[in-house]
Amino acid sequence: MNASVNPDMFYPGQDVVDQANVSEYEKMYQYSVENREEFWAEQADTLGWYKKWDSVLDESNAPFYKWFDGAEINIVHNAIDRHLENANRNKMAIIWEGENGQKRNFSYNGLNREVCQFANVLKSMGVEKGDIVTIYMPQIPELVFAMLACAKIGAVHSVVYGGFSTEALASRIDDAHSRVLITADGGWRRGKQIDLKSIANEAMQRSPSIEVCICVKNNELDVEMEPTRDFWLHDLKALPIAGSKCETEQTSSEDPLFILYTSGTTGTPKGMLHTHGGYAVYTSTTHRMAFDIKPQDRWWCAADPGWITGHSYIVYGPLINGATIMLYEGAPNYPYPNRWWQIIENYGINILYTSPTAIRGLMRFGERWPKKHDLSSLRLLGSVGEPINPEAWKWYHHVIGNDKCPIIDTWWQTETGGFMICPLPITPLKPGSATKPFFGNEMAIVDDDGNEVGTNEEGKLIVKNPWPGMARTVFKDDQRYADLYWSQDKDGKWIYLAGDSAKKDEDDYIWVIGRMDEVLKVSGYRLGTSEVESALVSHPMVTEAAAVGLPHELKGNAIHTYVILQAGIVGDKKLEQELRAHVGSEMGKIAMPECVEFVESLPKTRSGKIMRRVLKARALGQDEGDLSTLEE
Ligand code: 6R9
Repeated sequence: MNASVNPDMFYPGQDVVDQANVSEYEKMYQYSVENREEFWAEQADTLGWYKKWDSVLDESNAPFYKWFDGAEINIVHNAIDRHLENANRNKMAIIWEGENGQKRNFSYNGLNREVCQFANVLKSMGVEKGDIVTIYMPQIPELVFAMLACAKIGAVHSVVYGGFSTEALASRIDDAHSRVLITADGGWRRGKQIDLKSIANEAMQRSPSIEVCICVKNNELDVEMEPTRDFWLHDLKALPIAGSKCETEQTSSEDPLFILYTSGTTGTPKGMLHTHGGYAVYTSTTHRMAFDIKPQDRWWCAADPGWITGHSYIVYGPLINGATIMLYEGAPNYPYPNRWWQIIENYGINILYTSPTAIRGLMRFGERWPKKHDLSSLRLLGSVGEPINPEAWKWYHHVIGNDKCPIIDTWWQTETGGFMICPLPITPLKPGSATKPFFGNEMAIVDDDGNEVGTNEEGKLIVKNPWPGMARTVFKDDQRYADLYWSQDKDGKWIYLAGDSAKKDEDDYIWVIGRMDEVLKVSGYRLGTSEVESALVSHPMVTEAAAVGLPHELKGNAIHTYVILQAGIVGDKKLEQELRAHVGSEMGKIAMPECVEFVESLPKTRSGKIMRRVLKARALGQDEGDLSTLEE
């Protein structure tokens, strides 16, 4: 911040700088990378441990790193129990508003009661330490209770985003081999009830491992309950089994906390596994420092708890920091495009963290909607999920932030557990750049041979060190984890390959460009081309399918698909609609392709792999590049 004023930069206001939790970046960054273990041990010391660690970082089995090994902790001890011993006990933990205007609030004390009851219900259903419980719910407080209840008793949660559909849910249940599913009768979206239980019922039929289904009542849908398998949560909570006291299980630092399925280059989604200790340290530290969280703040991460953003920055990081979190179930523009701005005004939200897609979506309704509201409580704004285009950045900064709120653009992944590149509130900003690495992380941009590329040249984004929030493995598939993400450089040092391409500019600011693999970010949601393709192929009239992402003004990327039909079947508009709907009902609405084009053949390599980059180049009218591997 000693540099002279640069006209391309946006400088944070003095009042923000004056009160920032971290007042200096460069020196602390230097310290954190030169003394990585000390730095993380200092952060870990701010948490509650039943027993301290033997080693901060154990690299003996790299790339399977261990953090705070030998320590005993439970993330829920930090997210709830510790707050009950001080003034946070009476503090609001969760403020919830439903689309229809229903309101529910929970203090930390109230949150504890709900989580204890839920945990006792799970125990009575035979859930034990290490068991994987699948959770498929709308954005209601019970989703958070369910996650915390699992963690409290040492069980492992696997949350499946409520917008996913039958096959997505069934395949995740199968992979995790869950015995227990927690769901709800339904959710609300745009005034309509979304029938989750029917989807869950169909998925349970496809996945025989489920023995118990606990269902939360959230709307008025008449749902089918199978007598010996399905139970209403409110019935169970009324029984003596659901006492409001429950001991928090002492877990080891490296015990699994959750798995979260995410899309990769090929094949089925991978269950990324995160653990109690390192994840607790990483999410709370990044949240506290990057978002400058203060005791009086009301924090709103407008993601869904079903994605990593919700896990790390709705639930765990903020609750460990004792923050008050806002949770809203419903569409941002329902019934009118001022819904979010109304929420900020009504509840006096201080920090809003959302995706570029949501910003672009609200931006198109114009300034007049936010301008009607008092948004002066906002101090910081955040962005996540995809690169933010400068136009949306500037609108967000000017119209929502009144030119005074820094935009904390955070680059990270399901695999990283928390922010890897992000500004602090004191960092001068450039619209569209997530700025610099978070403490402890050394990032680089390299070519195919692993050599660093020059200034402003595009290359692969890598991380040169382990960090506490990193996923520990792919559930049941250590090999896949090691192969997909890790390689050794010339000196034998392990490096993490993010799968994104990026550039570094003359000020060492990092600009993330996008995915280099078959992962799509559609409206900030992560999907794999292979999932969309297998949904299409599961339709009886389809022989083969290919999906690609093409730039889209609002969604960032939109899914375009190419389909070869069974012999004798002719594709028409009606079949196109049918196939789109089929993907919607198998995978979920977010995976529904923009269009389905019927083709006679697909460009393939001689080994039979679809060349999606050729399809993409053709669709965009670009050069098709090297076609030497194309099949005759
Ligand atoms: C947190 C999350 C990860 C992928 C990642 C990258 C993209 C996320 C970004 C961003 C540019 C940002 N991404 N944040 N790209 N700027 N601030 O989104 O996790 O769903 O696993 O997706 O999202 O491409 O590789 P996940």
